[in-house]
Amino acid sequence: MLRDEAGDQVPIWSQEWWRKNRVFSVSRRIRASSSALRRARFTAHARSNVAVPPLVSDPISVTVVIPTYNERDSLPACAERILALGASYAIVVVDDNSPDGTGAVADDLAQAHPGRMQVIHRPVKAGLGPAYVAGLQAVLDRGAEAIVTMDADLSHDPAALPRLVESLRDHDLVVGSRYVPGGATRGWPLYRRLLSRFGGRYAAMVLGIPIADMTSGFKAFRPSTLETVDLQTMSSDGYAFNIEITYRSWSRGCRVKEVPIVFTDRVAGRSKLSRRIMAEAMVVVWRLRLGHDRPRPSASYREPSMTDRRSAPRRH
Ligand SMILES: Nc1nc2c(ncn2[C@@H]2O[C@H](COP(=O)(O)OP(=O)(O)OP(=O)(O)O)[C@@H](O)[C@H]2O)c(=O)[nH]1
Ligand SMILES: [Mg+2]
Repeated sequence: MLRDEAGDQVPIWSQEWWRKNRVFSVSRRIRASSSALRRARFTAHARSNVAVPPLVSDPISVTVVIPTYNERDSLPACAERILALGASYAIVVVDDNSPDGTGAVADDLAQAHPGRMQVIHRPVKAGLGPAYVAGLQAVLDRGAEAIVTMDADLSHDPAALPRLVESLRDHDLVVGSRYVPGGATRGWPLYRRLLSRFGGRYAAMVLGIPIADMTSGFKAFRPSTLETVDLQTMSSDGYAFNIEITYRSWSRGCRVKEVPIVFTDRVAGRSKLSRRIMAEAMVVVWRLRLGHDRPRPSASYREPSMTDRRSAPRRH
């Protein structure tokens, strides 16, 4: 039961109750978002409300943030391949006291590559989202022109890094995408492919955002993008973190581009994907959509003027 302005009770079977509980508006929004999504797929991904200068330095200095939990078998190959891309590449590993000793392996690598690798040790496994925040914040404090997130398990090919970073010259966020032409997923069983594909579509449809790979963890950011999204107020974990950071960037007017990548199933170690992480992602998209986590304008964000209508950030 609800009470209307006059204080009378409004029963659940009346239209009034449904309208007050926003059921109609939510269903209208879903329909509107899916058609907006279809339309947007045929137009450009990029939106531009944030005035950012072009990246001009050559090469661009890149720091790759790698969260690790029990990745001792794949981290060395992953790190060596990144550092072999050139002196402009550095790495920050965020390890949550992995029982398999990944933290010590990372320390050895950092010693072998002085000045190019930093290891952040956290005392307990506290989740992928907070690990990303710790690593990204450390890079922001230290300074880099491009900041990339990627997995340690070699599912994300280090050879794709230069392509992602180059696209940052005229974008604010570049998403390594499995679901744009040229992208692919190799070695995943059918259920993982379906989960990833439909999970991403579900998130994009509910949020009304024209991005095909919402759960990708292979992304390149400008520092200004991370400031715009307000890292310290990010609240989600795992897949949901990737959805939230992409949505925040897009809804705050950053120019987002998807670049095709080929994702290969891990050959060593075990996946940390759990039912809890999947359930969280389902809930987080609605929290974002219904505006409980509405982005607050930050320093590098400017309110769109009346003439900016086409690229105006979504208002909930
Ligand atoms: N520091 C830290 N890293 C984590 C945590 N959970 C996962 N990771 C790391 O985050 C990256 C992504 O996790 P994965 O288990 O590979 O997740 P996924 O890519 O969705 O699953 P797979 O495709 O099966 O590998 C990997 O490098 C993990 O080691 C965590 O709680 N803390
Ligand atoms: Mg992985």
